[in-house]
Amino acid sequence: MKFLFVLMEIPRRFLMAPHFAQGLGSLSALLKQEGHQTDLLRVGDIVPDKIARKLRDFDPDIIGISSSSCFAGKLPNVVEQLRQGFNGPILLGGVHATVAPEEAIEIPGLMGIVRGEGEMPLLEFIDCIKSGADHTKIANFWFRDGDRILRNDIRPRIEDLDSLPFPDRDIFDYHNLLAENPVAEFMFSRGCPFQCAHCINAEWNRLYRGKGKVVRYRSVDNAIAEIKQVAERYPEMKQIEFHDDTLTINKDWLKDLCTRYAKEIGLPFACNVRPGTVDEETARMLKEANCTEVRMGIEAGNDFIRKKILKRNLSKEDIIRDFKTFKKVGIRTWAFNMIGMPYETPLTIEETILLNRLADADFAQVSVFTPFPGTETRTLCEEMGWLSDRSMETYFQNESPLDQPGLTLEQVAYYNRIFRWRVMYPRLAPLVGLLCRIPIGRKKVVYDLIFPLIKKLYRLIKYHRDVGENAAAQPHCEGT
Ligand code: B12
Ligand code: SF4
Repeated sequence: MKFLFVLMEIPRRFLMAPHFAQGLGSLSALLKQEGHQTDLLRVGDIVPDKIARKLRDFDPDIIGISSSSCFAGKLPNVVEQLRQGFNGPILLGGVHATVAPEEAIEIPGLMGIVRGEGEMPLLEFIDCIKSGADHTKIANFWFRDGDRILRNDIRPRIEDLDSLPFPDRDIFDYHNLLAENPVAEFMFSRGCPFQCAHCINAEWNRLYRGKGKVVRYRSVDNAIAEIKQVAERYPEMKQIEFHDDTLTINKDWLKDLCTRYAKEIGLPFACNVRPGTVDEETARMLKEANCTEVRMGIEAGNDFIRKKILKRNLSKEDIIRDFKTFKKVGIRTWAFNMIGMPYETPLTIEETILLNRLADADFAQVSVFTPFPGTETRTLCEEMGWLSDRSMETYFQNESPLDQPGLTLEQVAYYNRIFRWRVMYPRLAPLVGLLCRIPIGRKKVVYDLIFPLIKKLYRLIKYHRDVGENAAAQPHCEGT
């Protein structure tokens, strides 16, 4: 059967380079292994001609859309465009279908949605369609039947990740993708045991309660074999990023991976680390394996917001200590931060800036807080009446989706622009701050022209100085 994956993503102008999606890669590899044909359509901006052309050229039997909640607003339009040239089943899977199924199932034109891990449900569905068997009882699926919604149960988590084939990178046009940005992305584990209130993992874990181990790792043999295969097939790969939520939680596994990686791979790599899950020995292990950068969530400098609102049980001292540990062993640190969180005020943002300075992060990334469906912070914002109807497409946009009493939209936009300067170049910050405040007409010239220019220049210098010519990836707060 011919299966077309449609990947919803943020428009290219927000990203420095295109990315590879592990989830779709995994699904596509499995379908190919079972003899099906797959293709991919990436949808950032909706271009009807592009959609129509793909439908004509590939002529799929089934379409499967993958979307996180950021693109929920665009989904009805995309399904409508697909329906213009396609009569077969259109499914929706991924984060949005998993954490906001009641909303997702209402999208006109969908045949059904798939919650949670999609590999086995999708295979079963294709088999049913092929053989004409009843597909309505497949676990993980929800279907609409007139006024009724069929909400099927969820099957246990996939325990043995080694049983899955390596993700298919070919449908991502991987040679070209790496030519643009030679950083290959990998994930060797699934799941996170923490319950941070702003992250989808807590909801994911609620859904799967009693359905198997939360965190699962592929064997180190399997992980190394995948990296070697990618290196062989795509010699453009010069650097690696591990996107795992919890790479450093299982120390024995990590030790084994680092030892083998150092001997058999050796390429520089970056990874996410959850503060509180590392010690100096782990940091040294990573360093010896050629880890050049770790990305850790500081998120909030204010104790009440960090501990009570985000439910991140970490003290300022824990955070500072872990950042210093990596500095000590010679690994660069990248801090994820949010502004505009519930109960945020300019003062609490100042606390976040201060904590970043105390942690001495080499790079401080900031994004505007976005309360995604299924998270506790979303419920809080709804209860407080703070949720606006402004877009939540990417948290790199300048606008907060919240209207809360202690913080204006202008303050969020201002701090979003000044944050990095305040942390990393405090001497330049007053000047940048002043420039940011000059209003010219409706738009602000500095915001729209000068600031992006400074930013581009800064990125260029920073990347070439610190990371080398190979780095152009743009990570984001993946939760860590
Ligand atoms: C790696 C990662 C990235 C990478 C790669 C993105 C990509 N396209 O995969 C980068 C850095 C580029 C990235 C960017 C962003 N990300 Co991100 N990212 C992740 C992360 C950490 C892992 C995703 C992953 O690969 N998981 C592993 C695979 C195996 O799981 P999966 O993708 O869920 O796929 C499985 C199922 O969902 C299902 N499935 C998925 N699609 C489909 C389709 C069909 C048809 C079916 C049947 C099943 C199915 O089957 C798959 C296999 O089991 C997640 C957090 C997480 N732990 O999931 C956040 C996460 C998905 N990202 C998030 C966000 C917000 C973003 C950004 C919008 C941030 C921004 N810049 O503003 C961008 C948007 C990216 C885009 N699509 O344009 C949020 C989404 C929240 C939400 N509720 O919407 C998450 C959940 C993190 C969080 N804060 O909680 N991200
Ligand atoms: S924010 Fe990080 S540590 Fe917290 S649940 Fe999400 S992935 Fe896990």
